[in-house]
Amino acid sequence: MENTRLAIITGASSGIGLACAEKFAEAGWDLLLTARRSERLKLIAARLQKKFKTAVFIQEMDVRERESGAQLAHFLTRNQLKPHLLINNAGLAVGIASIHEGLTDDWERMIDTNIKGLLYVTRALAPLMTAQGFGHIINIGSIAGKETYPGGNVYCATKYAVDGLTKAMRMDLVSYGIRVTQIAPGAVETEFSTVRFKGDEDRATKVYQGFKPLSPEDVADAVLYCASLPAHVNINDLVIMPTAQASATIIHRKME
Ligand code: NDP
Ligand code: 8X3
Repeated sequence: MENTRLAIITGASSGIGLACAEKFAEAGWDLLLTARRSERLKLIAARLQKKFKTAVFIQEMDVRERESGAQLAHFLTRNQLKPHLLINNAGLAVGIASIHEGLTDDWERMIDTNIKGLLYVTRALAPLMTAQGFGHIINIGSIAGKETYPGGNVYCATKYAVDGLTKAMRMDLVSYGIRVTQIAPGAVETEFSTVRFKGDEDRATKVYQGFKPLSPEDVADAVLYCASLPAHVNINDLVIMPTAQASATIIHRKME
């Protein structure tokens, strides 16, 4: 039996991924939510199922593991679920050191999560989409994949990779009727800066002071919009910024 529209969201335990889960559940989509923090996923799934009467599956997963994508594909096949939409959202920045002072461990975490993780999941799920003849992949890029900024070096490089991969995926998948979209946000208030500054909440809070950043729900609205368009319409690339942010480096702050 064909499931209703199913969205698979990586990094659904927090921030943009969690907001997407909420918006898509509200819009009647079934969900497969993934992240490493499975206790959070269990609570989120229980809440959304109760609130919106939609099916919410979860899979604990670290996208850095090469088998992570195959694990998801097996889950779908075993449960006869068709992937209508993959939201490649799991990602992070770690550190903001200059290139000559950066930690290679931080660089590897970003490269392994933001580039290799996205590739592992896509490599496993895209064949299910090509076989069924429909599907949509939405990659969460960043303004950091359009412009660099001091200390952004490797994080920016990973998001430039997402930008390039999104274009390349669209070319490879166009003949199968599969849509590929990038959504590239500016500053969004999530756990992103807490992770970047390795738990330093004071420093993280300062990132969003003096202006109104995007909320994760603002970005989720854009994701849902792209996913809800008629099948012949594709948003290739959507840059979404707080009104107070003009570029990666220019934010108009009103300090008291
Ligand atoms: P959060 O830190 O709030 O959420 C990140 C999510 O990614 C979490 O659910 C986390 O889950 C998951 N994640 C991180 N590492 C892994 C991993 N190895 N395996 C599986 N899941 C992982 O940040 P955001 O919501 O802000 O970030 C979401 C995406 O948006 C990222 O790709 C980020 O680069 C991008 N982005 C963010 C912006 C911002 O200003 N916040 C702006 C532009 C883009 P868990 O820890 O449970 O595994
Ligand atoms: C997150 C936005 O500008 O902090 O991708 O890199 S930024």
